[in-house]
Amino acid sequence: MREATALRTTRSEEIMTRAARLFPGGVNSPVRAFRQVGGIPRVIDRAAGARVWDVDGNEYVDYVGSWGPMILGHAHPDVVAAVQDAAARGMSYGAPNQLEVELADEIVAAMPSIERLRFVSSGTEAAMSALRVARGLTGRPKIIKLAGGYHGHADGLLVRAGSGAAGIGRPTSAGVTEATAADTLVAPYNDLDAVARLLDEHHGQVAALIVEPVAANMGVVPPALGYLAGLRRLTADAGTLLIFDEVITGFRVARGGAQALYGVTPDLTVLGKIIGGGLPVGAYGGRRDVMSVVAPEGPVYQAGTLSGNPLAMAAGLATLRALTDDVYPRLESYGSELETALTEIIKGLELEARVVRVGSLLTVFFADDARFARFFHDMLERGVMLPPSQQEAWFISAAHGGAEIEETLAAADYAFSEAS
Ligand code: KE4
Repeated sequence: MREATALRTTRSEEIMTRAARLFPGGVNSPVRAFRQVGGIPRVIDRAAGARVWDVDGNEYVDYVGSWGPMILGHAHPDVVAAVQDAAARGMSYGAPNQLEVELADEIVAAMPSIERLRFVSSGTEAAMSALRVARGLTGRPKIIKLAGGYHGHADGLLVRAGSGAAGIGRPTSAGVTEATAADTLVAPYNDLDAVARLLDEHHGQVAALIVEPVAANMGVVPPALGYLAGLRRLTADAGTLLIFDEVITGFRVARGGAQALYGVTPDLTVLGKIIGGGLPVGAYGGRRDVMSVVAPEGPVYQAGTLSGNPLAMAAGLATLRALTDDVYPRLESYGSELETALTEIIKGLELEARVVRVGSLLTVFFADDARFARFFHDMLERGVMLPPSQQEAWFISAAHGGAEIEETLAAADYAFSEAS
Protein backbone atom coordinates (compact mmCIF):
# COMPACT_ATOMS: atom_id res chain seq x y z
CA MET A 1 0.00 0.00 0.00
CA ARG A 2 1.19 3.50 -0.78
CA GLU A 3 2.30 5.46 2.29
CA ALA A 4 -0.14 8.30 2.85
CA THR A 5 1.55 11.39 1.68
CA ALA A 6 -0.72 14.35 1.09
CA LEU A 7 -1.82 13.57 -2.47
CA ARG A 8 -1.20 16.18 -5.14
CA THR A 9 -4.55 17.74 -6.03
CA THR A 10 -3.34 20.70 -8.07
CA ARG A 11 -5.11 19.81 -11.29
CA SER A 12 -8.31 18.78 -9.50
CA GLU A 13 -8.32 22.13 -7.72
CA GLU A 14 -7.76 24.05 -10.97
CA ILE A 15 -10.57 22.24 -12.75
CA MET A 16 -12.93 22.49 -9.77
CA THR A 17 -12.28 26.26 -9.67
CA ARG A 18 -13.48 26.53 -13.25
CA ALA A 19 -16.35 24.14 -12.51
CA ALA A 20 -17.49 26.31 -9.60
CA ARG A 21 -18.00 29.15 -12.07
CA LEU A 22 -20.06 26.95 -14.36
CA PHE A 23 -22.12 24.56 -12.21
CA PRO A 24 -23.97 24.99 -8.90
CA GLY A 25 -21.56 23.60 -6.32
CA GLY A 26 -19.16 22.90 -9.19
CA VAL A 27 -20.91 19.62 -9.94
CA ASN A 28 -23.62 18.03 -12.04
CA SER A 29 -25.00 16.00 -9.15
CA PRO A 30 -24.86 17.20 -5.52
CA VAL A 31 -23.25 14.19 -3.85
CA ARG A 32 -20.13 14.63 -6.01
CA ALA A 33 -19.34 17.94 -4.30
CA PHE A 34 -17.87 16.29 -1.15
CA ARG A 35 -20.10 18.58 0.97
CA GLN A 36 -20.57 15.92 3.68
CA VAL A 37 -16.84 15.10 3.89
CA GLY A 38 -15.20 18.37 2.89
CA GLY A 39 -12.03 18.73 0.84
CA ILE A 40 -11.38 18.82 -2.89
CA PRO A 41 -13.53 16.56 -5.06
CA ARG A 42 -11.21 14.47 -7.20
CA VAL A 43 -11.64 15.12 -10.93
CA ILE A 44 -11.48 11.70 -12.56
CA ASP A 45 -9.39 11.37 -15.69
CA ARG A 46 -9.90 7.68 -16.49
CA ALA A 47 -11.10 4.39 -15.06
CA ALA A 48 -10.40 0.72 -15.72
CA GLY A 49 -11.45 -2.38 -13.85
CA ALA A 50 -11.75 -1.68 -10.11
CA ARG A 51 -9.68 1.51 -10.27
CA VAL A 52 -9.93 5.20 -11.16
CA TRP A 53 -7.19 7.76 -11.74
CA ASP A 54 -7.64 11.48 -11.06
CA VAL A 55 -6.22 14.29 -13.17
CA ASP A 56 -3.19 14.55 -10.85
CA GLY A 57 -2.34 10.94 -11.63
CA ASN A 58 -3.43 9.55 -8.24
CA GLU A 59 -4.78 6.00 -8.41
CA TYR A 60 -7.65 4.72 -6.28
CA VAL A 61 -9.43 1.44 -5.67
CA ASP A 62 -12.96 2.56 -6.58
CA TYR A 63 -16.05 1.78 -4.47
CA VAL A 64 -18.26 4.46 -6.09
CA GLY A 65 -18.55 2.58 -9.37
CA SER A 66 -20.57 5.46 -10.84
CA TRP A 67 -23.11 4.75 -8.01
CA GLY A 68 -23.91 1.25 -9.26
CA PRO A 69 -23.72 0.81 -13.06
CA MET A 70 -20.12 -0.43 -13.15
CA ILE A 71 -20.82 -3.91 -11.72
CA LEU A 72 -18.37 -5.45 -14.24
CA GLY A 73 -15.72 -2.86 -13.43
CA HIS A 74 -14.81 0.16 -15.54
CA ALA A 75 -14.12 0.00 -19.31
CA HIS A 76 -15.04 -3.66 -19.66
CA PRO A 77 -13.77 -4.60 -23.14
CA ASP A 78 -17.09 -6.11 -24.28
CA VAL A 79 -18.98 -2.98 -23.25
CA VAL A 80 -16.47 -0.59 -24.83
CA ALA A 81 -16.49 -2.55 -28.09
CA ALA A 82 -20.30 -2.68 -28.17
CA VAL A 83 -20.56 1.09 -27.71
CA GLN A 84 -17.87 1.75 -30.35
CA ASP A 85 -19.73 -0.47 -32.84
CA ALA A 86 -23.04 1.23 -32.09
CA ALA A 87 -21.53 4.72 -32.40
CA ALA A 88 -20.15 3.90 -35.84
CA ARG A 89 -23.74 3.11 -36.92
CA GLY A 90 -25.09 6.47 -35.77
CA MET A 91 -25.51 8.03 -32.33
CA SER A 92 -29.30 8.19 -32.16
CA TYR A 93 -32.18 7.51 -34.54
CA GLY A 94 -35.32 8.58 -32.69
CA ALA A 95 -36.85 5.43 -34.13
CA PRO A 96 -37.24 1.76 -33.12
CA ASN A 97 -34.00 -0.21 -33.19
CA GLN A 98 -33.07 -3.84 -32.70
CA LEU A 99 -30.80 -3.22 -29.70
CA GLU A 100 -33.69 -1.99 -27.52
CA VAL A 101 -35.59 -5.18 -28.30
CA GLU A 102 -32.56 -7.34 -27.45
CA LEU A 103 -32.01 -5.54 -24.12
CA ALA A 104 -35.69 -5.71 -23.21
CA ASP A 105 -35.63 -9.47 -23.87
CA GLU A 106 -32.73 -9.88 -21.43
CA ILE A 107 -34.58 -7.89 -18.75
CA VAL A 108 -37.88 -9.76 -19.22
CA ALA A 109 -36.04 -13.10 -19.09
CA ALA A 110 -34.39 -12.12 -15.79
CA MET A 111 -37.48 -10.59 -14.13
CA PRO A 112 -40.69 -12.52 -14.99
CA SER A 113 -42.81 -9.88 -13.19
CA ILE A 114 -41.93 -7.58 -16.10
CA GLU A 115 -44.01 -8.68 -19.10
CA ARG A 116 -43.62 -5.33 -20.87
CA LEU A 117 -41.49 -2.27 -20.19
CA ARG A 118 -40.54 1.18 -21.41
CA PHE A 119 -36.97 2.52 -21.59
CA VAL A 120 -36.26 6.06 -20.40
CA SER A 121 -33.01 7.92 -19.69
CA SER A 122 -32.68 7.90 -15.91
CA GLY A 123 -33.92 6.25 -12.75
CA THR A 124 -35.78 9.45 -11.90
CA GLU A 125 -37.71 9.30 -15.16
CA ALA A 126 -38.48 5.63 -14.60
CA ALA A 127 -39.79 6.12 -11.05
CA MET A 128 -41.80 9.20 -12.03
CA SER A 129 -43.38 7.35 -14.96
CA ALA A 130 -44.17 4.23 -12.90
CA LEU A 131 -46.08 6.38 -10.41
CA ARG A 132 -48.00 8.06 -13.23
CA VAL A 133 -48.95 4.61 -14.56
CA ALA A 134 -50.20 3.58 -11.12
CA ARG A 135 -52.28 6.75 -10.77
CA GLY A 136 -53.56 6.41 -14.36
CA LEU A 137 -54.52 2.78 -13.86
CA THR A 138 -56.21 3.18 -10.45
CA GLY A 139 -57.53 6.73 -10.71
CA ARG A 140 -56.21 7.25 -7.17
CA PRO A 141 -54.20 10.38 -6.15
CA LYS A 142 -51.96 9.29 -3.25
CA ILE A 143 -48.65 7.40 -3.14
CA ILE A 144 -46.71 5.98 -0.20
CA LYS A 145 -42.94 6.13 0.05
CA LEU A 146 -40.72 5.07 2.94
CA ALA A 147 -38.65 7.56 4.93
CA GLY A 148 -35.03 7.44 3.75
CA GLY A 149 -36.02 5.96 0.39
CA TYR A 150 -34.64 7.79 -2.62
CA HIS A 151 -36.33 7.35 -6.00
CA GLY A 152 -34.83 10.24 -7.98
CA HIS A 153 -35.75 13.90 -7.95
CA ALA A 154 -39.33 14.02 -9.31
CA ASP A 155 -41.33 16.55 -7.25
CA GLY A 156 -43.65 14.09 -5.52
CA LEU A 157 -40.71 11.97 -4.39
CA LEU A 158 -38.66 14.75 -2.77
CA VAL A 159 -40.72 14.34 0.37
CA ARG A 160 -39.75 13.38 3.90
CA ALA A 161 -41.78 12.03 6.74
CA GLY A 162 -43.85 14.86 8.17
CA SER A 163 -44.31 15.42 11.89
CA GLY A 164 -44.66 12.11 13.67
CA ALA A 165 -43.33 8.92 12.14
CA ALA A 166 -45.91 8.50 9.41
CA GLY A 167 -48.30 10.75 7.60
CA ILE A 168 -48.61 13.53 5.05
CA GLY A 169 -45.26 14.33 3.48
CA ARG A 170 -43.37 17.57 3.71
CA PRO A 171 -41.20 18.78 0.80
CA THR A 172 -37.47 18.10 1.23
CA SER A 173 -36.66 20.53 -1.56
CA ALA A 174 -37.52 24.12 -2.29
CA GLY A 175 -39.67 24.34 -5.38
CA VAL A 176 -41.85 21.39 -4.41
CA THR A 177 -45.29 22.66 -3.43
CA GLU A 178 -47.11 21.62 -0.27
CA ALA A 179 -49.97 20.53 -2.55
CA THR A 180 -47.71 18.13 -4.44
CA ALA A 181 -46.16 16.81 -1.24
CA ALA A 182 -49.60 16.31 0.29
CA ASP A 183 -50.28 13.47 -2.13
CA THR A 184 -47.19 11.66 -0.86
CA LEU A 185 -47.62 9.73 2.37
CA VAL A 186 -44.51 8.65 4.25
CA ALA A 187 -43.97 5.73 6.62
CA PRO A 188 -40.83 4.53 8.41
CA TYR A 189 -38.92 1.79 6.54
CA ASN A 190 -39.37 -1.73 7.94
CA ASP A 191 -42.58 -0.75 9.78
CA LEU A 192 -45.57 -2.68 8.39
CA ASP A 193 -48.03 -1.33 10.97
CA ALA A 194 -47.35 2.25 9.82
CA VAL A 195 -48.11 1.25 6.22
CA ALA A 196 -51.28 -0.56 7.30
CA ARG A 197 -52.41 2.56 9.16
CA LEU A 198 -51.81 4.81 6.14
CA LEU A 199 -53.67 2.44 3.80
CA ASP A 200 -56.54 2.35 6.29
CA GLU A 201 -56.65 6.13 6.90
CA HIS A 202 -56.52 6.80 3.14
CA HIS A 203 -58.73 3.87 2.13
CA GLY A 204 -59.25 3.70 -1.65
CA GLN A 205 -56.95 6.72 -2.18
CA VAL A 206 -53.48 5.16 -2.53
CA ALA A 207 -52.40 4.34 -6.10
CA ALA A 208 -49.00 2.89 -5.25
CA LEU A 209 -46.39 2.21 -2.63
CA ILE A 210 -42.82 2.60 -3.90
CA VAL A 211 -39.98 0.97 -1.98
CA GLU A 212 -36.29 0.24 -2.36
CA PRO A 213 -36.49 -3.51 -1.58
CA VAL A 214 -33.01 -3.19 -0.09
CA ALA A 215 -32.62 0.39 1.11
CA ALA A 216 -29.32 1.79 -0.12
CA ASN A 217 -29.83 5.55 0.10
CA MET A 218 -29.66 5.74 3.87
CA GLY A 219 -26.65 3.50 3.81
CA VAL A 220 -27.48 -0.19 3.25
CA VAL A 221 -30.52 -1.27 5.31
CA PRO A 222 -31.86 -4.75 4.46
CA PRO A 223 -35.62 -5.38 4.62
CA ALA A 224 -36.71 -6.91 7.95
CA LEU A 225 -37.74 -10.56 7.73
CA GLY A 226 -41.22 -10.68 6.20
CA TYR A 227 -41.31 -6.96 5.46
CA LEU A 228 -41.48 -7.18 1.66
CA ALA A 229 -44.02 -10.03 1.79
CA GLY A 230 -46.02 -7.91 4.24
CA LEU A 231 -45.98 -4.94 1.86
CA ARG A 232 -47.14 -7.29 -0.92
CA ARG A 233 -50.05 -8.51 1.16
CA LEU A 234 -51.11 -5.07 2.47
CA THR A 235 -50.97 -3.38 -0.96
CA ALA A 236 -52.79 -6.25 -2.72
CA ASP A 237 -55.58 -6.12 -0.12
CA ALA A 238 -55.86 -2.34 -0.59
CA GLY A 239 -55.88 -2.39 -4.40
CA THR A 240 -52.63 -0.41 -4.28
CA LEU A 241 -49.83 -1.18 -6.76
CA LEU A 242 -46.53 -2.32 -5.23
CA ILE A 243 -43.58 -0.71 -7.01
CA PHE A 244 -40.06 -2.07 -6.40
CA ASP A 245 -37.46 0.58 -7.10
CA GLU A 246 -34.65 -1.74 -8.24
CA VAL A 247 -32.49 0.98 -9.77
CA ILE A 248 -29.68 -0.15 -7.44
CA THR A 249 -30.68 -3.75 -6.63
CA GLY A 250 -31.70 -4.78 -10.17
CA PHE A 251 -29.08 -7.21 -11.59
CA ARG A 252 -26.95 -6.40 -8.50
CA VAL A 253 -28.21 -8.40 -5.52
CA ALA A 254 -29.16 -11.18 -7.94
CA ARG A 255 -29.64 -11.36 -11.71
CA GLY A 256 -33.38 -11.15 -11.05
CA GLY A 257 -32.90 -8.36 -8.50
CA ALA A 258 -34.35 -8.18 -4.98
CA GLN A 259 -37.65 -9.59 -6.23
CA ALA A 260 -35.79 -12.83 -7.03
CA LEU A 261 -33.62 -12.74 -3.90
CA TYR A 262 -36.58 -12.31 -1.53
CA GLY A 263 -39.25 -14.05 -3.65
CA VAL A 264 -41.74 -11.16 -3.65
CA THR A 265 -43.40 -10.07 -6.90
CA PRO A 266 -44.16 -6.35 -7.39
CA ASP A 267 -46.74 -4.95 -9.82
CA LEU A 268 -44.21 -2.53 -11.32
CA THR A 269 -40.40 -2.46 -11.27
CA VAL A 270 -38.17 0.56 -11.74
CA LEU A 271 -34.69 -0.06 -13.16
CA GLY A 272 -31.60 1.97 -14.07
CA LYS A 273 -27.81 2.02 -13.57
CA ILE A 274 -26.59 -1.54 -14.46
CA ILE A 275 -29.06 -1.94 -17.37
CA GLY A 276 -27.33 1.01 -19.04
CA GLY A 277 -23.78 -0.21 -18.41
CA GLY A 278 -22.77 3.35 -17.52
CA LEU A 279 -24.76 5.15 -20.21
CA PRO A 280 -28.01 7.01 -19.42
CA VAL A 281 -30.80 4.43 -19.13
CA GLY A 282 -33.81 3.82 -16.90
CA ALA A 283 -36.78 1.52 -17.39
CA TYR A 284 -40.13 0.78 -15.81
CA GLY A 285 -42.18 -2.32 -16.45
CA GLY A 286 -44.70 -4.78 -15.14
CA ARG A 287 -47.66 -6.95 -16.00
CA ARG A 288 -49.10 -6.66 -19.52
CA ASP A 289 -52.41 -5.25 -18.23
CA VAL A 290 -50.65 -2.61 -16.11
CA MET A 291 -48.40 -1.41 -18.94
CA SER A 292 -51.29 -1.33 -21.43
CA VAL A 293 -52.27 2.11 -20.05
CA VAL A 294 -49.05 3.68 -21.41
CA ALA A 295 -49.24 5.82 -24.59
CA PRO A 296 -49.62 5.21 -27.42
CA GLU A 297 -51.69 2.17 -26.34
CA GLY A 298 -53.37 3.85 -23.39
CA PRO A 299 -54.09 7.24 -21.81
CA VAL A 300 -50.92 7.64 -19.65
CA TYR A 301 -48.50 9.84 -21.56
CA GLN A 302 -44.73 9.37 -21.34
CA ALA A 303 -42.09 10.05 -23.98
CA GLY A 304 -38.35 10.67 -24.44
CA THR A 305 -36.06 11.83 -27.25
CA LEU A 306 -33.24 9.49 -26.29
CA SER A 307 -35.30 6.63 -24.89
CA GLY A 308 -33.85 3.37 -26.26
CA ASN A 309 -30.75 5.19 -27.50
CA PRO A 310 -28.70 2.60 -29.44
CA LEU A 311 -25.41 3.30 -27.65
CA ALA A 312 -27.05 3.06 -24.24
CA MET A 313 -28.85 -0.11 -25.30
CA ALA A 314 -25.57 -1.57 -26.58
CA ALA A 315 -23.80 -0.79 -23.29
CA GLY A 316 -26.62 -2.30 -21.24
CA LEU A 317 -26.89 -5.38 -23.44
CA ALA A 318 -23.15 -6.08 -23.33
CA THR A 319 -23.22 -5.62 -19.55
CA LEU A 320 -26.13 -8.01 -18.94
CA ARG A 321 -24.63 -10.58 -21.31
CA ALA A 322 -21.30 -10.40 -19.42
CA LEU A 323 -23.11 -10.84 -16.09
CA THR A 324 -22.81 -14.62 -16.30
CA ASP A 325 -23.82 -16.91 -13.42
CA ASP A 326 -20.25 -17.10 -12.06
CA VAL A 327 -20.16 -13.34 -11.36
CA TYR A 328 -22.60 -13.32 -8.43
CA PRO A 329 -20.77 -15.86 -6.27
CA ARG A 330 -17.58 -13.84 -6.86
CA LEU A 331 -19.29 -10.61 -5.78
CA GLU A 332 -20.68 -12.39 -2.71
CA SER A 333 -17.30 -13.86 -1.80
CA TYR A 334 -15.48 -10.50 -2.08
CA GLY A 335 -18.25 -8.76 -0.15
CA SER A 336 -18.26 -11.37 2.58
CA GLU A 337 -14.46 -11.33 2.96
CA LEU A 338 -14.45 -7.51 3.09
CA GLU A 339 -17.31 -7.38 5.61
CA THR A 340 -15.68 -9.97 7.88
CA ALA A 341 -12.27 -8.29 7.82
CA LEU A 342 -13.62 -4.78 8.39
CA THR A 343 -15.75 -6.05 11.28
CA GLU A 344 -12.69 -7.72 12.80
CA ILE A 345 -10.70 -4.47 12.69
CA ILE A 346 -13.59 -2.52 14.26
CA LYS A 347 -14.01 -5.13 17.02
CA GLY A 348 -10.30 -5.08 17.79
CA LEU A 349 -10.39 -1.31 18.27
CA GLU A 350 -13.72 -1.36 20.14
CA LEU A 351 -14.73 1.34 17.68
CA GLU A 352 -18.31 2.64 17.55
CA ALA A 353 -18.93 1.57 13.94
CA ARG A 354 -20.65 -1.31 12.19
CA VAL A 355 -20.70 -2.88 8.75
CA VAL A 356 -24.00 -3.72 7.00
CA ARG A 357 -23.92 -5.69 3.73
CA VAL A 358 -26.25 -7.23 1.17
CA GLY A 359 -24.26 -8.96 -1.55
CA SER A 360 -21.97 -6.42 -3.23
CA LEU A 361 -23.57 -3.45 -1.43
CA LEU A 362 -21.92 -2.47 1.84
CA THR A 363 -21.97 0.47 4.24
CA VAL A 364 -19.74 1.21 7.25
CA PHE A 365 -21.90 3.18 9.69
CA PHE A 366 -20.14 5.56 12.09
CA ALA A 367 -21.60 7.20 15.19
CA ASP A 368 -21.43 10.63 13.55
CA ASP A 369 -20.70 12.30 10.21
CA ALA A 370 -17.46 13.83 11.50
CA ARG A 371 -15.94 10.41 12.16
CA PHE A 372 -17.18 9.22 8.77
CA ALA A 373 -15.57 12.25 7.08
CA ARG A 374 -12.25 11.54 8.83
CA PHE A 375 -12.42 7.89 7.79
CA PHE A 376 -13.31 8.87 4.21
CA HIS A 377 -10.24 11.11 3.87
CA ASP A 378 -7.88 8.69 5.58
CA MET A 379 -9.00 6.06 3.06
CA LEU A 380 -8.77 8.50 0.13
CA GLU A 381 -5.22 9.48 1.10
CA ARG A 382 -4.36 5.79 1.04
CA GLY A 383 -5.75 5.21 -2.43
CA VAL A 384 -9.27 3.99 -1.68
CA MET A 385 -12.16 6.06 -3.11
CA LEU A 386 -15.36 5.59 -1.06
CA PRO A 387 -18.73 7.22 -1.71
CA PRO A 388 -18.40 10.71 -0.10
CA SER A 389 -21.56 10.29 1.98
CA GLN A 390 -22.61 8.17 4.96
CA GLN A 391 -25.99 7.68 3.29
CA GLU A 392 -24.55 5.79 0.32
CA ALA A 393 -23.39 2.22 -0.35
CA TRP A 394 -19.98 0.97 -1.35
CA PHE A 395 -20.37 -0.67 -4.79
CA ILE A 396 -18.19 -3.76 -5.32
CA SER A 397 -17.54 -4.87 -8.90
CA ALA A 398 -16.54 -8.16 -10.51
CA ALA A 399 -13.16 -6.54 -11.18
CA HIS A 400 -12.39 -6.21 -7.44
CA GLY A 401 -9.98 -8.99 -6.44
CA GLY A 402 -7.09 -9.93 -4.19
CA ALA A 403 -5.00 -6.81 -4.76
CA GLU A 404 -7.95 -4.50 -4.16
CA ILE A 405 -9.06 -6.14 -0.92
CA GLU A 406 -5.48 -6.10 0.36
CA GLU A 407 -5.11 -2.38 -0.34
CA THR A 408 -8.57 -1.65 1.07
CA LEU A 409 -7.91 -3.49 4.35
CA ALA A 410 -4.44 -2.00 4.78
CA ALA A 411 -5.95 1.48 4.40
CA ALA A 412 -8.87 0.60 6.69
CA ASP A 413 -6.50 -0.71 9.38
CA TYR A 414 -4.97 2.76 9.58
CA ALA A 415 -8.20 4.74 9.02
CA PHE A 416 -10.17 2.88 11.69
CA SER A 417 -7.35 3.30 14.21
CA GLU A 418 -7.34 7.04 13.49
CA ALA A 419 -11.12 7.16 13.95
CA SER A 420 -11.00 5.29 17.26
P1 KE4 B 1 -31.08 8.66 -11.48
O1 KE4 B 1 -32.15 9.62 -11.90
O2 KE4 B 1 -29.98 9.33 -10.64
O3 KE4 B 1 -30.52 7.84 -12.66
O4 KE4 B 1 -31.73 7.53 -10.52
C1 KE4 B 1 -32.42 7.94 -9.38
C2 KE4 B 1 -32.48 6.80 -8.38
C3 KE4 B 1 -33.64 6.06 -8.28
N1 KE4 B 1 -33.75 5.04 -7.40
C4 KE4 B 1 -32.70 4.70 -6.60
C5 KE4 B 1 -32.86 3.56 -5.65
C6 KE4 B 1 -31.48 5.41 -6.68
O5 KE4 B 1 -30.45 5.06 -5.87
C7 KE4 B 1 -31.35 6.47 -7.59
C8 KE4 B 1 -30.07 7.29 -7.71
N2 KE4 B 1 -29.00 6.91 -6.84
C9 KE4 B 1 -28.09 7.96 -6.49
C10 KE4 B 1 -27.08 7.47 -5.46
N3 KE4 B 1 -27.58 6.59 -4.48
C11 KE4 B 1 -27.40 8.52 -7.71
C12 KE4 B 1 -26.19 9.36 -7.43
C13 KE4 B 1 -26.46 10.80 -7.60
O6 KE4 B 1 -27.58 11.25 -7.25
O7 KE4 B 1 -25.53 11.49 -8.09
